[in-house]
Amino acid sequence: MQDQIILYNGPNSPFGRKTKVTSLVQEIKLEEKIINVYEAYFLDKHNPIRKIPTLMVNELAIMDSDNICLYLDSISKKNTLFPKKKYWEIMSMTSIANGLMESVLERRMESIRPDNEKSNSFINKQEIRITRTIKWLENNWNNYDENYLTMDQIAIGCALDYTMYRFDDRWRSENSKLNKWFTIFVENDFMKSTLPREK
Ligand SMILES: N[C@@H](CCC(=O)N[C@@H](CS)C(=O)NCC(=O)O)C(=O)O
Repeated sequence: MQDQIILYNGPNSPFGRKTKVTSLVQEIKLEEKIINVYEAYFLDKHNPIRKIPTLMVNELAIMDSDNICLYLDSISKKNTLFPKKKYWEIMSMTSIANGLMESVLERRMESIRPDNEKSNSFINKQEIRITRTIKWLENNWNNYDENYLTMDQIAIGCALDYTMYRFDDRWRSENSKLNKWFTIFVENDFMKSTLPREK
């Protein structure tokens, strides 16, 4: 019997987008359910951290976007997104992209708090980290293969798009190499069909 795979996702989670893109690229059929994670009490039974994305494979819950992407890749017949030869470079770059997503998300969450609760120094710290990380990618991310799709490219593409969605697009004029790569990368169908959207 075929496994039933359900992806619990949000409308604009960059972590969720990574997993959705991976399922499209690796041609894994799954049912995507867009939920409001803050009200998804049913998820606590499977994932006490209650975060999206969470993947259910029959009764098995797989959490954290990296684990989900590794799982989807492992059951695919397509070329792996994690080739052995560059495995650790790809994993580290993916973690840097995850860190960028996290900073943009945390900055956003802090900035929508009431004025008397929000910390400008926290927001500032995230903005410095966002700018530093993108500049670092501009200067150091250079051993990817434009003709072979790997996980780091998907993660970096989703992180940069999320930066534009929740922060700003100044990085594009300040990081020309990265911007050139990004402009081409977002033309892929798997990026165009997974744009973040409002709830
Ligand atoms: N490390 C996790 C991070 C996932 C994450 O932060 N998800 C956010 C949405 S973008 C979430 O579910 N937040 C709910 C909450 O913080 O209560 C992953 O890679 O999947």
